[in-house]
Amino acid sequence: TATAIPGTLPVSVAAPADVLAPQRRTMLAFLVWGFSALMIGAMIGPLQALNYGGVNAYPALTPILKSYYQGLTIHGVLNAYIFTFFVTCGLLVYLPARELGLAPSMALWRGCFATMALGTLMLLLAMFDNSSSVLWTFYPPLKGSAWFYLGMTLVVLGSLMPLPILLDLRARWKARRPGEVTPLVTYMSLTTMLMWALAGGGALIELVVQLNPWALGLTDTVDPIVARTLFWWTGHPIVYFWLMPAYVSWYGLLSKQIGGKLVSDPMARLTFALLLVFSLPVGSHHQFTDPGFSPVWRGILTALTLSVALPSLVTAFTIGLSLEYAGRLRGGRGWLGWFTALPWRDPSVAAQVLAMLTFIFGGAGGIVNGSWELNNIVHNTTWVPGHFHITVGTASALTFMGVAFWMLPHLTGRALLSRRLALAAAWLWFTGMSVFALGMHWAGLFGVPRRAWVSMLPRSVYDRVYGDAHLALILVAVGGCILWLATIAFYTVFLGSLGTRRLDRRPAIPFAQAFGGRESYALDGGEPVGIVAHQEASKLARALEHLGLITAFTALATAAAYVPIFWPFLRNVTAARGWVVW
Ligand code: HAS
Ligand code: HEM
Ligand code: CU
Repeated sequence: TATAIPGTLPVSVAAPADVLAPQRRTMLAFLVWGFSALMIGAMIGPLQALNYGGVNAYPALTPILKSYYQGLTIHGVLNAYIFTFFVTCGLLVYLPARELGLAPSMALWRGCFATMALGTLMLLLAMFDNSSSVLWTFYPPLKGSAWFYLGMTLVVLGSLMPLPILLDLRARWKARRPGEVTPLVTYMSLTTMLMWALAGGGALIELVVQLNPWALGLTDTVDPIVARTLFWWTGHPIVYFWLMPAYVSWYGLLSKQIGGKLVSDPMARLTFALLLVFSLPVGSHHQFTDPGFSPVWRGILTALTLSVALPSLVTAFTIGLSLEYAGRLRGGRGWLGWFTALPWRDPSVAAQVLAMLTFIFGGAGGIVNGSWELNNIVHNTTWVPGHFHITVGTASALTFMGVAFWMLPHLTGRALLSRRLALAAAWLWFTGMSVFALGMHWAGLFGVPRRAWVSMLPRSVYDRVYGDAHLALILVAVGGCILWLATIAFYTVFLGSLGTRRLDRRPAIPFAQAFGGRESYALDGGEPVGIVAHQEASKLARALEHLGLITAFTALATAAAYVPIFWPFLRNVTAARGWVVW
């Protein structure tokens, strides 16, 4: 059969399953590796929450974890790099390939998996043998083993490999459809990868020029401030490398999934283009308290940071309106009736909408962080981990869980183990993180430091120093325990669905707009997940097609932002020897 949708090619529906099988298998491998990393990371997280609540579980764990900081490194690295990178490098190839109806370069995609997987193993080795408790920021002069930095290098290199795959996909598609704008999901994925390619430069230079030679014994010293600055060149935009894939799902899939439509395709494109431009130059807002660069730049950084919030504000309104549209179609009335009318019983939808709700607070906190004066109050306190557990730890992580809920059945052909348990996992995660993050933010305002093994203090000292923050710290611990339950519920569903033999019998529902008619998706509940491939060739969308130009402009803006910051550092070299303090 062939369908002809205005603005898309007539294509045949439903390619034979065996053609797509390798893509599905590879996507599943990315998903399983990523979520396995999160499983280990999320088991450790609550121990850290208990630490702040005054409970020191570490002596009991001694053979496995020798210190709080070893656990914290494993938690941060597995969750923030391995989990997110694998899910993202899977999704951002799989979805565009299906949207365009073209096969991606499987060699490159598998190469991406293999490179990052090898890197993961090296990192695990370095972290579990307690040689590299350098935390997720691996700031020198803390010195880990060479396995750590080499593994990290491979992970970063691997994570860049989807870029050539996407460029090739888009070029092949453009060759067949000259003059048309890139379909939305492909556009969003490619913009994300272009952003990440520019972003990755900082960490790669740090690793290749400074840390690898140093850890291998080829050099004796390292310049910490240069390393920190290179790190944050990557370390700020990385937060959008975590967020943009979640946005791909919110913009590209969710509005269909809830029975409505995305209200504006050009706004989605604009958001991604702005994120590409603004993510890069603001990294040093993580260094407001570092010495050595001019106050004028700190002020400019504040202004630029407020600019990077703009595309997310656009997202709030565009996605909010799309939710409202669907809610009203479903019969919701009044001020908030549309919200309650959303398909809340669908775990995939519930997870993602709950993720959005927490992100409102995550974004607000980010604006506080980005304001130079206010940053002085919250920097290096528990406020900051409070902020990022409702951004990457929920807006991204819970969205990825929501995606897994429809994608697992789609990839394996087998039913989700239990929709009710999946729903419970989403609500528990949302509740746990909300309580946890409230406590962390609040404790931060009392000056409770982040990255501190406070439960090691004698009880009387802990009480004397942190007594004022007592209630806040109890919330942290309680939130952590709820998150343990959430983790158990989620992995019961995740692993159970991989193991089940129950087939997903619901018929695949073909529908015109999903992947331009090529694909049919069935959610566990029989609801289709559609990619909105309608191509409003608006002026804005056409202007935003010039991705090469936008990328070049971003590169220039980044250089302009960093030259004045690096200049004094490069003229006052610091040579530090390595420290092993754990
Ligand atoms: Fe951040 C520190 C500033 C966003 C992650 N951030 C961190 C760290 C991490 C992180 C991991 O300027 C700590 C790193 C470390 O270990 O030291 N952040 C910002 C700003 C934003 C921001 C301005 N951060 C994120 C995102 C992250 C993330 C996203 C991960 C995914 N952050 C900072 C700063 C620091 C920082 C400083 C350094 C702090 C320090 O001193 O160390 C903005 O991008 C936020 C914009 C977001 C919004 C929210 C829009 C809301 C939406 C939801 C809509 C809801 C709907 C539902 C539709 C403006 C899109 C509607 C339904 C209804 C019923 C209403
Ligand atoms: C740090 C708890 C899930 C990423 C922390 C800290 C706590 C915590 C209390 C602060 C430790 C400190 O500053 O001393 C939890 C709990 C989780 C969870 C209870 C739920 C199971 C996640 C997720 C992510 C994540 C899903 C990301 C996807 C991080 C990162 C750090 C961190 C990057 C910073 C590590 C560092 O300072 O080097 N976590 N977390 N966490 N968490 Fe989580
Ligand atoms: Cu940042």
